[in-house]
Amino acid sequence: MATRKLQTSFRSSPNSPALVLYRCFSDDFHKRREKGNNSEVRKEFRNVTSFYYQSAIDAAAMQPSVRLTPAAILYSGKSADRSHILRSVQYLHKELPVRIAHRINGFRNLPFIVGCHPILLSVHELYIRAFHILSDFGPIRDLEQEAQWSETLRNLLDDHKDVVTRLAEGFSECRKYVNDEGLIKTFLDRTLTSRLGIRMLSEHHLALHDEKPNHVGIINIAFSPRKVVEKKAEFIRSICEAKYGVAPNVKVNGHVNTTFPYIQPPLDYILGELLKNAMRASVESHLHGNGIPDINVTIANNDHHFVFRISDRGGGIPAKIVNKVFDYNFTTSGSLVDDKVDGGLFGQIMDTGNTGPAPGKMHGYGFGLPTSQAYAKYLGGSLTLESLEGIGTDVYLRLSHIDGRSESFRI
Ligand code: ADP
Ligand code: K
Ligand code: MG
Repeated sequence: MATRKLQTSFRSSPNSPALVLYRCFSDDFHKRREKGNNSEVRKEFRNVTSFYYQSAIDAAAMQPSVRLTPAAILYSGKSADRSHILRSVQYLHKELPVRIAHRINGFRNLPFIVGCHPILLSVHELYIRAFHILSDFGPIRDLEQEAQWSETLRNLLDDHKDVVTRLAEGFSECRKYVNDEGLIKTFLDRTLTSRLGIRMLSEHHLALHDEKPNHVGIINIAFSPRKVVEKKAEFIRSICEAKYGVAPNVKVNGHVNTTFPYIQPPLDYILGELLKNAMRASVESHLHGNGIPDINVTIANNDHHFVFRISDRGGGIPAKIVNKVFDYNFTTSGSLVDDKVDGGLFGQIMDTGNTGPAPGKMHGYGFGLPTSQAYAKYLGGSLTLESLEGIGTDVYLRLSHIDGRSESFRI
């Protein structure tokens, strides 16, 4: 009876981990177990114990992660016999289960009430599944085995593509039970940046098979900050126009002709989020005036760092909330479900599901700024903002070069 009640409340996912967990502790489960030990009961029991008895995960979680500098990836070289692809897969084959095991530990250490949320449990389960799929794969000795492993990896990347949206959704529902913002921030910073690292390394490996001009894997040798801003601005303008009927112009100035090697996908994500925020503020603060002020993006580059300054005249951020905008789930957007879809949480290659502009994607779960800041720090940089209430906001995105001109971050 109680099972049925719970089942109704999770109608969309009758096999959600929370429900399975619940069933395994129910009287009915034990009665069925005593009676027949049928395969359904065995499967449910296996599901629930998957959260507990995991000696392989425990062992992997004890191992340190081996992080690479982008320069090491960039200069690891290409060989005609494709041995660079084998070296790359052998590293990932060992490394990915360790990183995933660390993340599983993160889920285990969440406060009980948070960790039990059905959506968060389902993500936890996804990580456990990925761990087993990857670590059950035997040693990779030749390119044929490499191709099979890469296919497995590609499928996993696809299965995990909505993880950020699901985390955002899960936390928005259960964070009210947690007073310690720091605890949630630490968990999400680690989970999201680890995911960024895993996806960059994975996409890089998969891209090593392709011959794309100016590219080594996912590294664009002739990366142009101006081009990425212009491309992103055009895309976000189309979303903005679909939602509001108008969109501000984006002007780019500063070191517009500079190019250097860089990993573009995380920047696609960060710049997309910053431009969405700037456009939303610009439009919403000028709905009844004539003309929406331009957004100005300034690019500056030296031997060690490069900076994007995104300046809008969108009215700034009220003093009473300026300290909150970098908190996960803090948003001034409405509660319409439509508005909560944070599109392309991982830019283009990272989230293949996001193919085109759609209305209602200008703001979401309040993940844009904190996720972008966590990514920027992970990439050896920073994300800060200066706001003048009533006037506008300047956002500074500072990043480190990857070609070894100064001490580097590690992926
Ligand atoms: P979301 O866009 O989903 O609300 P973000 O983390 O991107 O989440 O931003 C959090 C909040 O910070 C926004 O809801 C908005 O109130 C404020 N904000 C961010 N950028 C700007 C900006 N350029 N101008 C004014 N307010 C901003
Ligand atoms: K936020
Ligand atoms: Mg936003």
